[in-house]
Amino acid sequence: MFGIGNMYNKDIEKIFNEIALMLSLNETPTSKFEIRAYQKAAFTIGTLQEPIEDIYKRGGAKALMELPGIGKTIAMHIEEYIKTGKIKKYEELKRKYPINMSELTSLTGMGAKKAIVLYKQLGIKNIEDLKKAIEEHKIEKLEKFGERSEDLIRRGIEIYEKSKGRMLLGDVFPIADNIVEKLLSSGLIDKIMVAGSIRRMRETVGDLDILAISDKQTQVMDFFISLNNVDKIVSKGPTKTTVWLKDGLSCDLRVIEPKSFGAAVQYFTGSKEHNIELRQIAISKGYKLNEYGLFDKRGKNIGGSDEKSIYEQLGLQYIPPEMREGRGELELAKEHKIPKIVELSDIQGDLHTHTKETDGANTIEEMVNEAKKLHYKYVAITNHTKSLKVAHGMNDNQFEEFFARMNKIDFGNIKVLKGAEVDILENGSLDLKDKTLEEMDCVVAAIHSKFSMSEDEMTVRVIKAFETGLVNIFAHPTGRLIGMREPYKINIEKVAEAAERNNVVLEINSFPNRLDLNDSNILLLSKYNIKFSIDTDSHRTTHLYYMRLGVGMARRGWLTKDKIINTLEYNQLMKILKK
Ligand code: DGT
Ligand code: CA
Ligand code: CA
Repeated sequence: MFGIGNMYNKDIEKIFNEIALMLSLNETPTSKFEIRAYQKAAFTIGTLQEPIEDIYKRGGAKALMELPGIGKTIAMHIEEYIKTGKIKKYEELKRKYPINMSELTSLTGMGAKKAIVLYKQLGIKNIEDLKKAIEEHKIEKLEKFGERSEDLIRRGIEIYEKSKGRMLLGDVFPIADNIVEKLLSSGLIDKIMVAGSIRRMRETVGDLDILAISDKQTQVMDFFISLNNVDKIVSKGPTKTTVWLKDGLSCDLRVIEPKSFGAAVQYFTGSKEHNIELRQIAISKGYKLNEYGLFDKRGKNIGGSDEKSIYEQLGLQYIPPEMREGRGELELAKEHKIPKIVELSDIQGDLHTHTKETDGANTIEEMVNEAKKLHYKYVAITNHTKSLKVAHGMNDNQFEEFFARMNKIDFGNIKVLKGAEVDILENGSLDLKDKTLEEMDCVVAAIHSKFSMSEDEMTVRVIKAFETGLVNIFAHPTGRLIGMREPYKINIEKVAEAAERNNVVLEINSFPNRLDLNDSNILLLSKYNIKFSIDTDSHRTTHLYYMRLGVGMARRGWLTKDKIINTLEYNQLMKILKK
């Protein structure tokens, strides 16, 4: 029965527009009217001044039908959405036409009509498909399209991708920290919190969502827009102000009343999918949940100042933000079975780092000292091997010499593990002699070449490396670079099976553009009896601080401490690393 502010209006407007677009894929004389009807309804709802569920609450479907352009069928759709969060007709159409109309038509030079022709003639379903077709010059050959049209679409894609421009979590963290610090320094703020995808530790971030409590709203907003990394003011009001930052992303600041702060934190942390499910749970209890609070049947506020209490009042266990993606976490919370997921403070060391000897920027002494500052019990130095020429990889002799030098250094109160990040060669063999690898404490193995093998070849290659019995950790298992390189083709489940058989640990690489394994792979592999290692792949001392990104990814993959080897004490760890 109850929605969240005007979010309902936005959601329904979008759905009706998409229904109209999908109906136009199979236009008949009668569907023309239907299409118009959905477009009109979308327009009405999009320009509505009040939340549509309020109108519905006041007078049911009848009241909806009094709005311009809203007839019986559409009123029923709205009722269905308010009650269930879904519209059957829309779900059916999406199944029938697996085409991302709203994505395609958001391109300059691409209307619905063109999108339909491209879908029918070339099977183009989304921007990815479209990009491929352009590369193969398939579009200029189509009737009514031609070379100019293809150029226009190509430029449209470029713009789309720029404006789509999500930033890496690792790049956004310091920006957010900086804004929070400055806002706090104003002395105008009682409480502040970063919500949104950052709080959920998503690998990329669209925009910043900051929430604050203050009794000096106007002064806070004035202070906010005067920050020196503000490029443009997008909109300014006493409770919400949006600015475009010089860093290339936008930032919302909301000033919230104390009694609603917890509800706002919950709502703006998201994810949207999680919120929709949570709202359904509230509805099923006869409650109303929105960004202002939780309200019982009589409209009495029964929660809102504190985020945890909202979950409690709904009979749910508290859910860590990283798990709030609508992936079954609410089911677990109902049964009070939310796992105790790993925390940054559980981490005892880092098992993948580089030094000046290869492509690192710092000496081994500097790296180890920084690890000590983090109170680590151990750190593994894992330099590249000879085949990786761009990184000045070392050969067997150079490793021997390096280890001999390590033996002479007094590192003090930390264990420094001798290791390598050894290349897995094309045929699955390792880039150093067995003897050299056998002497190491920690062998990290990785793919750095021949990325374009077939899935079978790549999978066999990696498994062969595991079967040498010399690999401890498989680094960045899919090889993807966010925004730059797709993962190589590999059957990650077969790799996990082989890891299980051969006691190989899979890495969660914390480097900002790697974050590999990612959350969905971790969740996928959690059914195997394997362990993970959260490492930074540091190439300089400051990179050691990326650990929190990898831990975030592990938390998004619901991992508990016992699954992660670098939460172990040194002696326990060495038992696992034994070959
Ligand atoms: P981003 O900014 O794309 O990285 O991802 P988020 O999750 O930070 O998304 P954003 O900034 O659009 O909105 C922040 C949160 O507000 C989001 O996670 C959930 C909530 N929210 C935003 N839009 C909607 C909506 O249309 N419906 C619902 N139910 N919740 C929404
Ligand atoms: Ca956001
Ligand atoms: Ca936002």
